[in-house]
Amino acid sequence: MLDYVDLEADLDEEERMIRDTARRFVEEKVKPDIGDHYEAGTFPEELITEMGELGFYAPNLDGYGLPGVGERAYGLLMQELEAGDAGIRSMASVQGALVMYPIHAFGSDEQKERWLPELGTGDAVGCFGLTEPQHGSNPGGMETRAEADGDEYVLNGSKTWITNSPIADVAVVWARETSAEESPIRGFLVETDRDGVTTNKIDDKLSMRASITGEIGLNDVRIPEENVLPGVSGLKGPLSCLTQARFGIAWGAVGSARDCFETAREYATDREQFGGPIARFQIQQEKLAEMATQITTSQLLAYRLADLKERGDLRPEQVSMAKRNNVRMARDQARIAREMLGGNGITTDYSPMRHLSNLETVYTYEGTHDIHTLVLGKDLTGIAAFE
Ligand code: TGC
Ligand code: FAD
Repeated sequence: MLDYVDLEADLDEEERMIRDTARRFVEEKVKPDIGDHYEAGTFPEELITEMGELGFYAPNLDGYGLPGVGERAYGLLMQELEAGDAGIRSMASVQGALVMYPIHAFGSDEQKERWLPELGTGDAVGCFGLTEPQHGSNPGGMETRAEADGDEYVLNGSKTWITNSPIADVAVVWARETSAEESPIRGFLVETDRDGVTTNKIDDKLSMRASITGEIGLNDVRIPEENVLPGVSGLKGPLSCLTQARFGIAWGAVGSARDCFETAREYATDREQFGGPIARFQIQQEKLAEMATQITTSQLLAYRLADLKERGDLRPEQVSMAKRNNVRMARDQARIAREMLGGNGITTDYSPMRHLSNLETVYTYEGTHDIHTLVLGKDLTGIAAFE
């Protein structure tokens, strides 16, 4: 497995254990069937509780049965899961970074006790509702609203492109509290079996096919005021969840790129043309050399990010740089790996085309490549181009 600058040597026992557990899980439980799931447009739902039993949901948080492992161990987990499929990593990212994290960081004790243990084991599934049909890159324009009515809130609006909404038990819905002064954005825990909630599935995806995506419709949905996340108000609530998830994506992208590299390297040494393996041609060697170099440098960025996060010094802009760079890298390398496999490269028998197609989504969600460019532009110049 590609580890060109021997990062393995610096891993501690816990990090190796988590990495190896996830790698074994992917080899035994994901890789055998993921091509079929991809073709069918289904998620292997039987893995949801198994992933919980293995501790794949928010293991970097502590309390409520969560182990509080280090950030590098968490990153390695995301890397291994995405080496299987970005849809599997998305399951863990959404459940952990986008649902458990806000409850852990901003929730009441009752909310934590109600949800964190069940979400941690995968006995409950959560989703994160930020994007709306008319407000994707600019969530600050959201129209979904929550109106106080006695000791309840009434929610109206619609969210779209929501990973796992059709199978979720609870949605973290971000909405404007229109009954409060200045209508701040607040987080609401909405059980999906409440009257007025619909979660239609989006069926026509050509990317991220082994992942369930849907809408959330909210039509006069009444929730008790105890379901409001008390600890945060404003856009920084959802954006700080995104920082957690983007950190995992920066690591995950390295995993999908590495799987593409390993597939291409093996294929190039096995496949014979003109009387010998194609790996003997300099053009193919140049491709492998470039892939290995790009994967290694992206991996180093991910490792550095984990160290900064561990000591509490990580800035969201640094996460933007890594998400932007590593996902673009993975997308470019997946295309080259696909090319090295010739015609076989466009089938589900091999992973690169599936990874490439998934990476179109990863390039777009959690802040598009363009948006992260502008985040960096603002950080570097002090001028916000999106205002
Ligand atoms: P701006 O004025 O810059 O910021 C508002 C407040 O938020 C704070 N902040 C952050 N905090 C934590 N982490 C971040 N990354 C943060 N970025 C900003 C900021 O300090 C400020 O705080 P305060 O206290 O001053 O109020 O906000 P803006 O409206 O100008 O927007 C900036 C912009 C464009 C970068 C932001 O809107 C953005 O990131 N847009 C992209 C939207 C996005 O990423 N959506 C993702 C939806 S979820 C998803 O895709 C899940 S996929 C899941 C899967 O399957 O894996
Ligand atoms: P738009 O914002 O309309 O952007 C369209 C194009 O315009 C992009 O190329 C963009 O980069 C560009 N653009 C926009 N603004 C600017 C600008 N200021 N300057 C330059 N270019 C700009 N969301 C959730 O809330 N929860 C989820 O669980 C979730 N899961 C998802 C799963 C999948 C499979 C997909 C595809 C998306 C998911 N999303 C989710 C939504 C995702 O975050 C959005 O698609 C993303 O934020 C982009 O929004 P948009 O699609 O509306 O594109």
